[in-house]
Amino acid sequence: MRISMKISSMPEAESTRSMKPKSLMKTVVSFLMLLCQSVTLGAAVEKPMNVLLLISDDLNSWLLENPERYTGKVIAPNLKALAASGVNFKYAYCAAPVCSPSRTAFFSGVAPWKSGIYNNAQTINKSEALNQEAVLSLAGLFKKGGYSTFGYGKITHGWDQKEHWDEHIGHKRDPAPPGAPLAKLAGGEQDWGPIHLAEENMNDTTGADKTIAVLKKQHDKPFFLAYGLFHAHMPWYVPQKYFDMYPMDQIVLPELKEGDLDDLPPLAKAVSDGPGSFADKVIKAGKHREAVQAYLATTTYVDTQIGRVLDALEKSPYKDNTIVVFLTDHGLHLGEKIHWQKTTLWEEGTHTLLMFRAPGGTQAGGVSERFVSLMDIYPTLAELCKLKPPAYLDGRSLVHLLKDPKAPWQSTAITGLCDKSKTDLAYISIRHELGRYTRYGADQEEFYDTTKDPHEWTNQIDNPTYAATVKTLRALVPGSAVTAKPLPTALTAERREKKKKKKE
Ligand SMILES: [Ca+2]
Repeated sequence: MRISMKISSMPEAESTRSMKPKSLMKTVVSFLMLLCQSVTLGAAVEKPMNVLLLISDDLNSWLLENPERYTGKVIAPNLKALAASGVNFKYAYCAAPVCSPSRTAFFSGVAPWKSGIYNNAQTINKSEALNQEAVLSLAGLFKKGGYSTFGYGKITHGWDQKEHWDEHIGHKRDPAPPGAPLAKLAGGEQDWGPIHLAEENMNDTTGADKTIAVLKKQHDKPFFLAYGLFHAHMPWYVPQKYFDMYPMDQIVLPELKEGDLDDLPPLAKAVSDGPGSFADKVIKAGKHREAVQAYLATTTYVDTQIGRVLDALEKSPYKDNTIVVFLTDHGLHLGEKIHWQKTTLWEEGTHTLLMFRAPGGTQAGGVSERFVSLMDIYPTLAELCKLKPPAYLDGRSLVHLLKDPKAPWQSTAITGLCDKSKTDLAYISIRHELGRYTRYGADQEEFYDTTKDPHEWTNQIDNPTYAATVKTLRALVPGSAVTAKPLPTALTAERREKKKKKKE
């Protein structure tokens, strides 16, 4: 098929009969060269595929350069080159907008509304759907399929199957610089500033080193190699040189709307950190620009480490038979809706980066505007590597979108969240080409026409113009009979109290 397409697209082919012997010979030689290339390509595809899975924490989708949502400069040449070398999913969403449930979901293949794990610090070991006997982790799929499995850094959070890693070294946070908090706003992780460590001694750098070492080795089996960075999680402590790349007078702030929370139902309003929170403090203290600079600096540090790993792959014997996937576990707010970090069902909290490069399975420059989920990673990798996925998986294989990013697709992505201190019912958000519909608990709702309101500023739930759309999207919420209730929190009573106070 490939050969005939190439030949028919050659201008000479149409007039072969009237050709002079010299040009006929040229055509025959071209044909033979194409044939050889095709056979070589075919042979490369026949080799078992390795997988390089790259994960960044808390990296929002600014670097997709969507002028409707963020117009600032983001220095990320390596991630942008990776996106351009395969298929970039412009509308990819997490299954839950916070580390543990998001990673648990895409790594187990079990959606939050089946497992009951919608937030951090829930009792994961009480989830029947995540029963270790019944579920196979993504690493386990590859281990059982005859792969070597390696994982470095922050890959899972709270749920894993450790026996499925041949080597697994988790992440450590870098120590805080002397004199922290440097931003002088809050203690703990809500801080930023130049780190005192040399870049080569930072934990995410050494994680990249370990990943690179695997790529430099000879392997007698195909490998599943995962590298996860703790950055761009707070605190944003990175070397000064990254801060210097973003002169303060060139920092573009995200757009905020005064009174944005006024049109929200009470449970949605409570999802926002709200007035008096850290987000509010950053803005009122006149430190918003400084915070965004630190976030951008951290983004570029992440990009640099990913670039080192990708360079090592490029120089390795595995460059033509390794699938590369890059994802972020969820999005991140930087003041929008008076909120900082994650754990919301708005675009800032749920929109992620997702890109695939699969030799023989993707073409460079692919951009898909279909709405997809991080849940789709598991079945996609299984199909690309010809491994039989477990029957319970909640995602959908993206393989046909990798081949043709504009192919038909039911564009729906579902994200779940819970707040056990408010209600025992889940919050479910439907992201769709028609907009975003969210239901909090039993009956509190939001609808945004994202085609006209990309910042989700105006809740249109009561606008009759959208009644039919809302009805359509409401029907996409998993029914209450199949929606698992959030499992109890694993926080101690003391920590719960502290968290409640902080929120108040
Ligand atoms: Ca609003």
